[in-house]
Amino acid sequence: MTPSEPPAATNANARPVPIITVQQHILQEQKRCPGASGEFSWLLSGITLATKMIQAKVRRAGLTDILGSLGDVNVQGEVQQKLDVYANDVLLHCLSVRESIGVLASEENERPLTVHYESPNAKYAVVFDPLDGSSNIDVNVSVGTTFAILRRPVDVELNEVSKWVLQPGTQQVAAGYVVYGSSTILVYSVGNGVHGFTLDPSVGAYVLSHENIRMPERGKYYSVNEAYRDDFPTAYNTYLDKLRTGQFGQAYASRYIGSMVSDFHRTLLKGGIFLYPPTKDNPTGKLRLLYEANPIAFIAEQAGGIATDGTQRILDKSPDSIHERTPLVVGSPSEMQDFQRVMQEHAS
Ligand code: P6P
Repeated sequence: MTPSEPPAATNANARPVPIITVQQHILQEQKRCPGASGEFSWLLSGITLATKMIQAKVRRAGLTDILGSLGDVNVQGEVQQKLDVYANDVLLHCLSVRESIGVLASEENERPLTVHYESPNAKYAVVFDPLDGSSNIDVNVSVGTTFAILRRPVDVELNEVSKWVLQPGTQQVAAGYVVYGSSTILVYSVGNGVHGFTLDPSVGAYVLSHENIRMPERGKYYSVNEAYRDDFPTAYNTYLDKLRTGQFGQAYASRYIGSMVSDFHRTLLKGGIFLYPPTKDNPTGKLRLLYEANPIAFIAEQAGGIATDGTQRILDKSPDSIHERTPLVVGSPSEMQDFQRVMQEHAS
């Protein structure tokens, strides 16, 4: 088009794409739950606010004196990065002012924290990993926050704090994660599909960018830390050998970031399979059931995927302790069915 020509007429009938924030979306979802008051959306807004504050720190980690480890060791025996501590404090602060929350359980705290658990309005528990993958911070690799929301079981006394959170993943009323990556994206589900919101830093709002995410039936990536192959149970290695040699009908590429939220987010959008098998150092798996595997499994199933611990559905597992670990195998139906077939062949 030469400069003198007028710009092409726009299509006056083009419908503007609506800008839907996560708050608006939560309110719409809330209307689907009869009798639900605004308390649920108010609770979720505590998570969205906290993650905006966390991402602001993550984005500047290299500029402020927040890099590097604080030196303390957390309840997991892992050296605490300063951002871990900040992320945990921010989530505890933003959530503890929500009257509807009775109990909070964090990867960073040995025991659950009671907030308004004496209050008759307190009916939810929130479990979370404030900053998963934090060992990657110093090398500018994506990290994430994972969370799940549970209702207080009806037969549990207010002061039976652990019982508020020691529930199978099927009892989650909502779950999700935030990836602090090339952009900051919040992915959540209240049991009505999976939706992704990208943070628009210019306005500080999470805006709907991935409505009703469906995990592809099949992908082309597999994701596992192959350095531990000698420790994996034989069936896992049989599966990986078959997958790598095209015995499931196609070639695969390997992708492993070492940050579960990022490795899963790619699997959710592109399909494929992510595995953290049992190893010699972690015979019951490395990932935490309550606040890592369960939220991921909830999202995976809501998007049409499958998530197991190698033998049983993740969401059916009844946790015995808050920081309980589990193996995790999660991905597209096609890869998961191939995996389960190999596991069954080895079991028989
Ligand atoms: P490995 C990060 O520390 C984490 O908890 C998960 O985010 C990640 O998937 C896993 O550990 C990586 O563990 O043993 O492969 O370094």
